[in-house]
Amino acid sequence: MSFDATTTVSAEFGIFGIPLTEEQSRVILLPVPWEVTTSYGSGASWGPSLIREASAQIDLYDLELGKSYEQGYHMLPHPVEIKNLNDKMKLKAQELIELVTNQSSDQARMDQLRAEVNQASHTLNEWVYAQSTRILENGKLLGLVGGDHSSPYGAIRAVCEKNSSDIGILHIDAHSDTRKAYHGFTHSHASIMYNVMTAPWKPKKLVQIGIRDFCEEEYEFIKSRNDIKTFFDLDLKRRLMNGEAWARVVQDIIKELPEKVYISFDIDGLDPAFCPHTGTPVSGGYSTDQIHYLLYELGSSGKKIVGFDLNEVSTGGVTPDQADPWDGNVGARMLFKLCGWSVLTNKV
Ligand SMILES: [Mn+2]
Repeated sequence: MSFDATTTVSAEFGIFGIPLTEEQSRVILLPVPWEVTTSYGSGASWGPSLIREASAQIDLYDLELGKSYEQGYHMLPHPVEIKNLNDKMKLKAQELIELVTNQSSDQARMDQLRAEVNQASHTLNEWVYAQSTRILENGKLLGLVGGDHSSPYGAIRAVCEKNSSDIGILHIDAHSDTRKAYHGFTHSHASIMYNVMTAPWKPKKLVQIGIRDFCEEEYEFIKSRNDIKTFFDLDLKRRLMNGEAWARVVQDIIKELPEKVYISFDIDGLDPAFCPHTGTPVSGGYSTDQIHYLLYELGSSGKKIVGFDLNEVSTGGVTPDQADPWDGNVGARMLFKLCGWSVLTNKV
């Protein structure tokens, strides 16, 4: 399908200025404005809006991806009801965090808040699962745009179920996200990979890269599982500092993955210079070039990208019109690469 790439579309729908409908597009992006359990910086619920706005300035032709965009990328409309639920429940989560931090003795109130927040997370997961299932059943390629890192749980479930769990997750993140619960929230952004790897539909393998902030309980969990391979940031950086090429490191990462790959990309896996307003930045991490190269090698390896998410791109708490556009700019470019490789590894 061809179209005039100079046509502009409203910022309210679509992505990258591509004037194609959901029906006409191969890649469907599901925006999830959710950050109920975020504990530190806020603004991830504005991530999809921020990225959508920044995406219009990306030149569609790409040396690696060619004219993949002609197959169509479409982002669904901003789900207002999800954002409203997020705003309401985030206040409750914050009240609970405050009570816990102040060692409150009001157990009844804390139990009630925890139950309400966990119920809201369940509602969100069911909504994301239903949306993702619908997109996949229509024969489309799925990408989810968060939101904090709890948002893709339902999408990962849908992709795992569709592929009989015969997939690996490539998880790019500063954090391991394998906490059993965080602040008593079972579906916290810090627990997504624990929840995924303990689900009945869990994927065959979890391959983590960039991990540099985790607690001992998470380390023990990772070590106890032979279906989790973690490339700690420290180890990868030592190899680079000893003169090894990134190309070689990347081959070792790709080797760990099965033939079908779901990418879960927390933007804080990057050096915070590329995502200064993300909720829980950690020094270290990767350049966009290093990740572009990883995606290029993965996309050229013969493996198939069966779904992806990009999460934790944030405004830093302000509304998108007041935000530093840099976070959205980097996020939009990463999203464009993910869309392109997803199309290129799923030839029709
Ligand atoms: Mn994460």
